[in-house]
Order: sequence, then C-alpha cells, then structure tokens
Amino acid sequence: MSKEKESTFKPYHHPAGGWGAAGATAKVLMEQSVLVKGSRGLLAMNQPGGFKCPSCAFPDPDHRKTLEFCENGAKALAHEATKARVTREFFERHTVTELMDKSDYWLEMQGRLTEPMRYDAATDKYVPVAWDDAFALIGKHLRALESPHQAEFYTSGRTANETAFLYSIFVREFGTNNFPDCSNMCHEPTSRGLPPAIGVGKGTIVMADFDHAEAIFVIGQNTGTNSPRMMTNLVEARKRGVPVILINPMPERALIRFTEPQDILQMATFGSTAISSDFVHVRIGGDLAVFKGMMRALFEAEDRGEAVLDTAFIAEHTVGLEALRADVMSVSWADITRISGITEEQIRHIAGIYAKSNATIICYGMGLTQHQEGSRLLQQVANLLLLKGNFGKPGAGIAPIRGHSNVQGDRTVGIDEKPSQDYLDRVRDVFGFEPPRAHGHHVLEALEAMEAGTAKVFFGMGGNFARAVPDTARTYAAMWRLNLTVGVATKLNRGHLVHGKDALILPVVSRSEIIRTTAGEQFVTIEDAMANVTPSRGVFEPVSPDVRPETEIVCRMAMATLPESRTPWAQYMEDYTLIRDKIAAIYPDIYADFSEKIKNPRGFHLDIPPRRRVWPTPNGKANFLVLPGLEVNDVVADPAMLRLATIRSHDQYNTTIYSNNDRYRGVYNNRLVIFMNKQDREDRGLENGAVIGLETCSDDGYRRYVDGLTVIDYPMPRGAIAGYYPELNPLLPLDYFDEISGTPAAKSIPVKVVPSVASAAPIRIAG
Ligand SMILES: Nc1nc2c(c(=O)[nH]1)N[C@H]1C(S)=C(S)[C@@H](COP(=O)(O)OP(=O)(O)OC[C@H]3O[C@@H](n4cnc5c(=O)[nH]c(N)nc54)[C@H](O)[C@@H]3O)O[C@H]1N2
Ligand SMILES: Nc1nc2c(c(=O)[nH]1)N[C@H]1C(S)=C(S)[C@@H](COP(=O)(O)OP(=O)(O)OC[C@H]3O[C@@H](n4cnc5c(=O)[nH]c(N)nc54)[C@H](O)[C@@H]3O)O[C@H]1N2
Ligand SMILES: [Mo]
Repeated sequence: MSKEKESTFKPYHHPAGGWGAAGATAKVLMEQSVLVKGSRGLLAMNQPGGFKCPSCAFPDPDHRKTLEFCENGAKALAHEATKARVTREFFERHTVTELMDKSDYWLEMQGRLTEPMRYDAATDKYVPVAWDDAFALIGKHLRALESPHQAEFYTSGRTANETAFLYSIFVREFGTNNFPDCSNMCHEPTSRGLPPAIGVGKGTIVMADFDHAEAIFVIGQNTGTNSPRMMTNLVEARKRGVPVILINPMPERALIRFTEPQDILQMATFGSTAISSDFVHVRIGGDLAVFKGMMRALFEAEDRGEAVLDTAFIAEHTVGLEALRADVMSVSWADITRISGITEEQIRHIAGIYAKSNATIICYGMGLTQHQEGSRLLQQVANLLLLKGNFGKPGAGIAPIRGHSNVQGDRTVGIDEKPSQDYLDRVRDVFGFEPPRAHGHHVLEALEAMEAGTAKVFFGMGGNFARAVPDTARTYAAMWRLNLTVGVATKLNRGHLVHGKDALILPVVSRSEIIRTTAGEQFVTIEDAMANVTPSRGVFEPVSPDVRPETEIVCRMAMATLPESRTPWAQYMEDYTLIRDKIAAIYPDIYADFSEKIKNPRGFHLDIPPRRRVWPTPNGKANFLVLPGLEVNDVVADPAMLRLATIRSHDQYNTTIYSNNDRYRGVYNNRLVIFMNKQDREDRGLENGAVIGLETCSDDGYRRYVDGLTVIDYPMPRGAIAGYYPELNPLLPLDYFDEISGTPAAKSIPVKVVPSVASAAPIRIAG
C-alpha cells in the first residue's frame, strides 16, 4: 500500500463506465509513460491484422468499431508496453530476500524483464545468464530426474495456441502428463462438469446470440471489471427491453448502471443504462437453492397445466428428467429461501421471466465455479437450460465467461493432465513417439507432490503460480525445496522469488510485440471464450534484443532436454505454419485446413456440437444430472463462521496489481479490506473501519491467519464477506476444493473474525 495516500472508503454513486473509464484509460497510459505508443497499440488491438487483447477472453463483436478495447484492456496493454525496465542492474541492487519484502504492486511497477537471469545462491541475487546456458541447465535438471513425473509443467492462459501445442508435445515426449494449468483454479468445473451433461466443456453461444436472446442471466461474474467489453452486449440487450438478471452477493456497480465509454452521445449527455432488471442478492453458495427454486417453480407451473417446458426437445434430446423432477420436488421452499437468502416470491418472479423467454443465455464466472461442488453446480445450470430447450437455437445457450485470453485454447490444443487415450494415439501416430498414458497432475496434485518432495522441477509457462495457488505459507515452503524453478515471463512477480535451489527467469516477447524469426514475421492464434480462433500479430518492437518468443523457448528447451528427439523442433521455432499443420493433424475434427482458414483475418469458429443439438456424451443424449440437497460447500456448525469470497478489484489482473484502488466498490489506497454486512459487523462488536484478523475454520492442524484487515460496511448478504485475492490466499486450504475438477473453492472459505495484533493504518470512511 502506498504510504503517502490515505486509505479511503467512499461509495461510488455514478454509473460505471463512462468518463470514469475514459479517464482511467488515459491515466494508465500516462503512468506507464506510453501515451503515444499505447494509443497506437490500442488502435491495433482486436482489429484484423492486429493483436488480441492480452486481458480477458471475451470475443470481438461481429460488427467492429474503429476502437475495440475497454479500460482494463488498456491497462493490460499499458503495463505490457511500459517504459519501465527490470535490468541486470536492478537485480544487482536487490537480493531476492529484499525483493520478497516488496508488495506485488511494487514488483509489477518495476517494468519489463529484459534478459535471462539465473539465481546465484552465494549472493542471493539473480545474475545474467546466456540463453544457451539457461537451456543447458534446464536440460541437465530434467535429464537427471529419476522419473519424468518428478517435473511439473504449469501453463497460464495467456500462452498462444502454437506455443501451448508444442509445449504439450514436448512434455509428453519427455514422458509425463503433469500439466497443472491456471484453468485448474478457474473454469475447470466448466471443462469437467459440462461434458457429462451436454458433451462439451465449453460455452455454446456466439456473439450474435446476444442479439436474439429474450432473457440474459449474469451469475457470479463481475462483468464491468473482468470482461468489460461484454457490457456493450448487455447495454444493447437492455435497450431492446431484454430482462437481465443479476445473481450475486455483491451489487456490482457496472451491472446496476453503466455508461458505454465508447458511446459518445451517452457520454456527452451523462446518460447511462440500467443494466440489471432484477438483482438477486444471493448468499455465498446459495445459487444451487435459487436454481432448484426456479426449477421447482417450472415443474409446479407445468403441473398446473401451463406449458412452460420444451417437452418436444426434452423427449427427443434428453435423459433423466424424472430423477431431476423427483430431486427438485423433494426440497422445500422453506429450505430454499433459508439457504439462498432469497424470498420465494423473487425466485418465482425470475422463474416466470425464464419461463416466458423463448431464448435464454446464462452467463457465469468464478462465483459459480469456485465452490466445493462447482462442477455439479454447473450441471444444474445446464438442467435449467435443457428444461426449455435453450441449446441449438438463436439467442440461447450456456456462456462461461472465461478468464485469460487463451485459457480455452490452451486446453483445446493439449494442455490437459487427463488426456484421452484416443488423443494420445493420435500424438503417437503423428509424432512417432509413445506418449505417457497415465494421468498427470493438476495444480493441487502438483502442490501435493512438491510438499511430499516427489516433485523436483517446476516450469512455469507464464503466470504467477506461487501467488495464484491456495495455502500461501505451505506452498512457498514446498516450492523453496525444489531443485529447479523456471519462470517464463514478461514481468517480475513473486513466483520468481519463491524459487528452487537453481532458478531461472526467462523473459519473453509479449502479445503486443512483433515475433521475428529467420522465416520472417510470425503470428500466433488465440481461441476466445466463444470458440473463435483468430490470428494475433504484435505491432511493437520487442522490449529488448534479449527477450525471446515463447515458442522458441519451448523448442530450445526440447532440444536441450531430448537430444535424440526426431521432432523437428528447430523448424517449428522458425515457421509457425508448420506448427499449425500439426495442430490440424492432431485435431482434424475442428482444426482441418487450419493454415488455410487462418488466412481470414477474422479467423474461424470451432465446431460446438450442442449448437447443432448433437450431444457428444456416451449415450448421445443431453443428460439431466442430479445434485442432491441445497448446499455446495461443507456445512460448518460454528455460528461465528462467515463465508469469504476472494475476488478481484477493478485495478488488478489476477496477481498483477495495477493500483490499490477499486473504483466501483469505492475503495481507495487499500487492498486489505473486508466487505461485510453492517449487522454481521455489529454482532461482532466491531466499528465500521475496525482492523481485524481472519482465521480459517479448519481442523487439519494448520492455523491459517491473515491480519491487518479493515472491515467496511457493504451491502453483503448476512454471513457473507468478500476481500481481495491474492492477499487472502493464505486463508484458502489446499484440501478445500471441488472433487470433480480439483478447483479450489476460493469463493466460499469458512472463516472467523479474530482480534488483530497488527497495527494497520485505519481507513477513512468518507460520506
Ligand atoms: N480486469 C481484469 N479482467 C480479468 C481478470 C482480472 O483479474 N482483471 N481476470 C481474468 C480471469 S483469469 C478470470 S477467471 C475472470 C474472472 O472474472 P469473475 O468471474 O468476474 O471473477 P471474480 O472477481 O473473482 O468474482 C466474480 C463474482 O463472483 C461473485 N460471487 C462470489 N461468491 C459468489 C456466489 O456464491 N454466488 C454468486 N452468484 N456469485 C458469487 C463476486 O461477488 C464477484 O462479483 O476475469 C478475467 N478478466
Ligand atoms: N483466492 C483466489 N485464488 C485464485 C483466484 C481467485 O479468484 N481467488 N482465481 C484463480 C484464477 S481464475 C486464475 S486464472 C489464476 C491465475 O493464475 P496465473 O495465470 O498463474 O496468474 P497471473 O496473475 O495471471 O499471471 C501474471 C504473470 O504472468 C506473466 N505474463 C503476463 N503476460 C505474459 C505473456 O505474454 N507471456 C508470459 N510467458 N508471461 C506473461 C507476468 O510475468 C505476470 O506477472 O489464479 C487463481 N487463484
Ligand atoms: Mo481465471
């Protein structure tokens, strides 16, 4: 936290977006000293011939504007294009121990990494290393392992298709399926929960569906901050009179009222659009009860003789209706309202809107995935949609709003710790080596292996693993014992400081920069959250002559590790068309003629069978699946317990902190805040603005505690509190996760208020 600036809480009463967003865009470009360069970059962002925004995975519209970016995309670009540099002199000035004391914000603000560095234990500093020596060191460590399963190969979702594909091939040729992926902490419940229901683990809508929807639900997703370009779709829908139903424990500002920053008229007249027609102020983890209440209302209407279900669709395409009906009718309205915190009347009201709509889209984010039953909760979303045939018709479908810009693509091209045998056969046939058949590690299994000492090497293709994962103290301790840690990155982050005995930081060419090889300029491809594959070409000169394209790093690591390999790594490194041809060979169903199709600057759409009412499930049908009861998290008997959701502020990108402000929630110069219902605060004898500690309710022998947190009154449901990730990750236990997907339940941590022993600066509560 910046010491000079006073920490303040001042509720934001303006509509979100608008001049606030326009001002924030200009400010961040100036702060990073890139007003001219950044503005030039913004003109090329998400435009044909340009590069894909490095921020979120929301697709480009079908009808483009000359400017197609949002405030937070501009922040991501400004921080990538920044003038600030982390040089060898920087590392000479600071030991790693000193850097550990700096905040995540401070580390981010130091700027772009410029050359490869190697950890030197004698001085506790990172020192320059030649690229060849860096690869030789990786090769030496990997070849020295007793088993390839002692290495963990992490991917963060910014990695492009070409890189991710080659990386998945290299790791399998090396001999393991250990692919912990950021997706394991994110939309894995989508990838694992939806296939048994509808046959694909992806969303089923395309952009045009927003134009045909008759109702839109936005559940557990903070659109105005985390995928701001979707606000345009919501604004347009509202202008057409389409109901938008917000289900969230927080009244997220942008979803209540929004001014389009690119709508000149609205901006000039200070106009705005009311986004949500209905705000369902659900308890944390109360969504299952809301869904069951809605389904119950539908079944009851049907019993009264109203034709609300799509019975023809159900008969032709689905299995399991009767079991679902029995389950839904077995829960009482009393329990539904008690657990959701929502009145029967409001649930019946939104069920009525849903029943009337002939085409409904349900969008969701981390508020649904990050619970102990995240995967099965999503199956209930699918149930709700199936009851009215909301697949395979215009304006309808399920819309997981993905996070990282290529997190969906990475999965599609092979970053998968549980690959199918069929896929592995194709790898064998196309590449001529026998890939490992046993399942590998996801994030939590990788951490377990590190803690047990069986994992020895951690390779991070992007991201900030140490900071993004749960149980910070345990995680750091485990990672410090590794033999080698490697961070492939654009920016210095804490993950590079939580290092093994040997450690490397390998700096890369960023999304907005030009990739040049001996075969000329190369481009990469990205798959967005609606399965559109588009090319991405950087426009800036690379930040330094000593940064390398990520794809080159994979190829040279492969050559240094597998000298006998028959895979033509040296060729792939130069000509990315050769890589795309292999992607086409491994995935002929969706990627046939990839190199040809990608010549269209707008890219192409990957087939999603449920859009055609084809269900790639084992029985060839869409399946209603039952999740008994109303709870999605273990019930904790302790009456003092509060459910903590760890969320993002408006000024962060995951572990990257752009500033200590959260404009729409009214918080300035402080990230250590806890949003709490006034009554819950008073029950605990606390003042508004009191400094507290939080402790996790757990009985596994670990004490998990974060101190120096400031309580602020906020319209939260009773028993629900929220605070920022990653600062609160020490409270999230490693073994608190969704069994099906392995996703940590980061939105529902059971915690208790405990007295603070720290002396955090108090917050000023402004009127
Ligand atoms: N600017 C910016 N953009 C981003 C990111 C970023 O950090 N910054 N991160 C990217 C990534 S990787 C991802 S995955 C996405 C994340 O985007 P979101 O899914 O929006 O992520 P969060 O901010 O973690 O939380 C989402 C919402 O869940 C709500 N919530 C919490 N608990 C519950 C619950 O029990 N039920 C319901 N219904 N809601 C609940 C919270 O109040 C919050 O509004 O955004 C991506 N885009
Ligand atoms: N408690 C809690 N924990 C969570 C979450 C939560 O809501 N609550 N959310 C989870 C989610 S949804 C996610 S996706 C994960 C995120 O986990 P990660 O994806 O691991 O984390 P990021 O913060 O996105 O990674 C940021 C780093 O990526 C590097 N980077 C940026 N651009 C590039 C690039 O172009 N190439 C390369 N090689 N590196 C680059 C920079 O060095 C930067 O410091 O966190 C998860 N953890
Ligand atoms: Mo994510």
